Amino acid sequence: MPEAKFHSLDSYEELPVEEMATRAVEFYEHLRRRRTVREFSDRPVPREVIEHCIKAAGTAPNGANMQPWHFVVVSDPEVKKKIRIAAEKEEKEFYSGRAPQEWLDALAPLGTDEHKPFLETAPYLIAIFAERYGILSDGRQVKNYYVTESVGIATGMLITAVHTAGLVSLTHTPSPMTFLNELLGRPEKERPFLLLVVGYPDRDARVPEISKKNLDEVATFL
Ligand code: IYR
Repeated sequence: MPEAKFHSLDSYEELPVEEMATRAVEFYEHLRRRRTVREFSDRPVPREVIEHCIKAAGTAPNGANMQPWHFVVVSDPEVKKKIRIAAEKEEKEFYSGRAPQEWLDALAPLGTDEHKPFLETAPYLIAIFAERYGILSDGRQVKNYYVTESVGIATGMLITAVHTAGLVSLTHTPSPMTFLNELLGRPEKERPFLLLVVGYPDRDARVPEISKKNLDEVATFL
């Protein structure tokens, strides 16, 4: 069994309390400008930016440091087209039958439908896979822990990194999205978690008028 090894917490920087408070406000102001966008420009985005956003996501806290995620970055127009065709097929069934009325009612304020042109327009589709278990070099399986929580946290950090880089994203979840394993050549041990569409917003991009809950609705201080 590998033994625990430690070193000092040399990356930690304590801030004066005033600076702490200012930064907390500024970060909130920064994050609240993020909007999920469904209308993308085809303007190219440097690959290094995407690479660093994924490295940022990879710093996420996760179960037993198994880092149970894999990111497939798609920019090839042919692959994007295949993803669009497969996703729209699922979405058509969702919107015209599979989804219960209650779900469709919940989505009405967002104005979504089965048409997903952004899957071809946006420069990058980042398919995020959750690794259900690992495989050792001798073929034995190793258990991963808190996979959904871990990948969810990493995805949140990826979305934050993309926003901080001045780009926009869309969390797209065609359901079911097992077609992504086949199209992107990912093994059975990986489950598609989410498709993050990334790029610049279209010049005329519009977003729905929706609001976030207040602090007293989402938090309780005891
Ligand atoms: N996956 C569908 C439906 C959809 C579901 C939820 I929950 C949303 O917040 C938005 C859309 C789609 O992408 O249109």
